[in-house]
Amino acid sequence: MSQQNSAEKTAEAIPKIDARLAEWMDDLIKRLNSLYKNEQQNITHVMTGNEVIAVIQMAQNVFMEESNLCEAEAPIKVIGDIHAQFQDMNRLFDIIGRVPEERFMFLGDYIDRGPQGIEVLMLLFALKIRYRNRIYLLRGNHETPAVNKIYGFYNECALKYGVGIWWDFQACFNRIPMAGLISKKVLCMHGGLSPELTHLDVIRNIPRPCEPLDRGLLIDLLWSDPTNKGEGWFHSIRGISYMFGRGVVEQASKLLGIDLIIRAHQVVQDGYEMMTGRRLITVFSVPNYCQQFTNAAAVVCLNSNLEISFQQMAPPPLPATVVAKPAPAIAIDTDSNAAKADKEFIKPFDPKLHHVDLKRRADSESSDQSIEDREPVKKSKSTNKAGGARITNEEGDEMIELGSMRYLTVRSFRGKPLIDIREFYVDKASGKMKPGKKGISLSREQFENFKALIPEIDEKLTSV
Ligand SMILES: [Mn+2]
Repeated sequence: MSQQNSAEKTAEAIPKIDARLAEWMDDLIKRLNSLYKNEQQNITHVMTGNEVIAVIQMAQNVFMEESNLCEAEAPIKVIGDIHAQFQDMNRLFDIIGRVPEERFMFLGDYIDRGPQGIEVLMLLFALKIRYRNRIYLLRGNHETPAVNKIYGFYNECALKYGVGIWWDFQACFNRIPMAGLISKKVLCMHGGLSPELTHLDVIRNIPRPCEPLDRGLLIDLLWSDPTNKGEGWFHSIRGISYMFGRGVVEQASKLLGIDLIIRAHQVVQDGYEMMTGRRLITVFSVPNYCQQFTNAAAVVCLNSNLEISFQQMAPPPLPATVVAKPAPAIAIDTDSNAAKADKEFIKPFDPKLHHVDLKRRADSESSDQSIEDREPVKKSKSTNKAGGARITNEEGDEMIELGSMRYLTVRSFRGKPLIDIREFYVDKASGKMKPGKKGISLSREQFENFKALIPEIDEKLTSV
């Protein structure tokens, strides 16, 4: 489809930018697209470090021109976690279309876990600079230094361009909008609601640059999760922020004057999940997350009447040696028939279909529980400081606590010492520590090259 046709379709012009800048971005987008289905090359073959820094700075200037609650209009497609899966993101674009023909809002977590985080950011930043009203980028919890130092992005920066560039990225992340609002009615963020979110102006008034620390509104927007375990606020198994139930979502929707919340942050088996109460959707947009799950990827599509549908990408087959499992349900109705009806409420995307109208949702079931009636918030026990406590896991390896339920283990793999960093959580049923998402695994040899760069870990290792 030509740009002219798409402009007619949305009756909206693409803002004019400097002709030389447009030419530069068009060329850069072309170079980055050449990395799709190209295993021989990575970003260092198509961009110099200086060009990366220039793009970071131009993108952060564009972010600062937007509100911290960045406003967009439907029709739009809302996209969840990408986690450095650049190849999968491009496969997704093959299905859902590309900027500028389509308009996208991304909900953050562009980096960490996967191999091509810088590629993901550079393509999205270049598109943002070139077509600022066709793509909106929100911040995820991985776009914070405490997280992306540990989960892969720091190492990726160090390997591809040197560690200096990591600092440029952090400065930029502190300027990415914390939330989005579509057609005044659909609130989007990476994590979820916050007890401090009593008016949309609370988000608009957050000054930038801002760095989410260990608690409060900024942390909740990036970290909180929905739950079907009750109506109110709950302690989170993540050890940071909270979980919120259906009653909180109903009350917040009234208070904020919104119809729907779309958030990401948790892998879901079909790529999308409707929370009980039909006022919140979780969306996750890469398949086979970390090769640990068999999940599909999906995006949520809102048409100009705010009717909701989805587009989905099936997970590609995994290598036979990889053991992956289905992603668990997170906040669906506990009654399986009701859960099925909620799921079917969101129709597959078909431009010819008459979609279910969001505005005709059955409001009769809304809870009248006052927000004051919610359960008292339980304070998180864990801290962000390195704890240093030592425990022994089921295999007999000694693990050293790094803080926030992250543990470092030095174990032997084929006769070589292997450094493993993982998140753990306390399993409610057994009360035992269970390994969560996989972190970094490095051989001791590789680790020697990195340890000076990760002082938090270095400190603990000297006592191994
Ligand atoms: Mn996340």
